[in-house]
Amino acid sequence: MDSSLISARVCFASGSHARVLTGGREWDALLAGHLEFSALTASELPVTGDHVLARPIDAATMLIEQVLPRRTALSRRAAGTRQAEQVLAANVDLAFLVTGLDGDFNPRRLERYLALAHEGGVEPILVLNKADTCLALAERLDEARAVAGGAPVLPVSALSGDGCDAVEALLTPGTTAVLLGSSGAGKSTLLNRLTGSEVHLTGAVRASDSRGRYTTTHRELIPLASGAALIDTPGLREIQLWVGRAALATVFDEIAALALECRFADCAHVSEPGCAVRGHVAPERLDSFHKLTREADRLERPRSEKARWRALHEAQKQFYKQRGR
Ligand SMILES: Nc1nc2c(ncn2[C@@H]2O[C@H](COP(=O)(O)OP(=O)(O)OP(=O)(O)O)[C@@H](O)[C@H]2O)c(=O)[nH]1
Ligand SMILES: [Mg+2]
Ligand SMILES: [Zn+2]
Repeated sequence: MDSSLISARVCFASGSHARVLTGGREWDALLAGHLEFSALTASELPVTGDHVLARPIDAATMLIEQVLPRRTALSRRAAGTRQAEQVLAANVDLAFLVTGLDGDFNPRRLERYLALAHEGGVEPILVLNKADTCLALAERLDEARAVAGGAPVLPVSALSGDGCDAVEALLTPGTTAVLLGSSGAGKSTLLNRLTGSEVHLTGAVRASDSRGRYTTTHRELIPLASGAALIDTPGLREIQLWVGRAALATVFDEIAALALECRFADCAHVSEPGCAVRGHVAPERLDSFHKLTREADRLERPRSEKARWRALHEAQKQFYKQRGR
């Protein structure tokens, strides 16, 4: 390896500008031209949480030469009609799916966030925030547990600090966690609570519908004193899925289990006789399963890197075989 290359972690990325952490300090960073030219899609460019190899070009600036393979990645389908992946954060261990226990609470949206986490290989934790304002906490907890698929459900108040020790306990040294959720759910408030500072801006929600004002504007990785790292993100306006059926089977694990008892192996749980799912799962839950399955099936996701190489290799073998004849 080129000895002038240093490994660093991306704490912010936007277009061809980024910031990276290495050697206990933060650097401005630029992308090497060859990175931008050779990237087949935007998803290959550095994102918050990426480990990269970079070269110092002056006392304050690094040039990012290489993005190291991602251990995990949280992606959604990018906005717009074109089918493309948008990587939200990389090399994340835990996803804190933050929901306000006000008008924000929505089990159907939680299912989407859970699918996104499972697809990315990231362990989801449901964080039900604003417990201080909620008069039906036990009910909300039950509703959340019903869709959690076994993921922990933690009621907290980022404002008062109640319950936050359970979140903090998960932030062991070396762990990277991301805060995901609607604008106004209280992600930055929770971050401030966990860092014991008020450095990250928070903004009031609209009283009529509990919606936030998109106070946080970019994804940023913040190193914590514990040796963990936490990524704050702007509230997602929409979570268009970039997932396959396997992630959905994890989210809807009780449906996957019941389906083993359906009379037909390819039962779609719509109107088939002998269906073990229909009638045994809440109708809105089954509707949601169908909806997300259709959404996943509509995606034309590029094959994985491995599959791409295998295909190339196969094509090459065929080429030599034909030429040899
Ligand atoms: N009552 C109550 N209010 C809270 C709690 N946590 C956050 N809030 C309030 O909710 C509002 C939104 O909080 P933020 O932390 O800015 O929300 P956010 O998720 O970071 O929002 P974006 O940055 O827009 O995505 C602020 O007015 C917070 O004071 C809580 O536990 N209880
Ligand atoms: Mg915020
Ligand atoms: Zn069935």
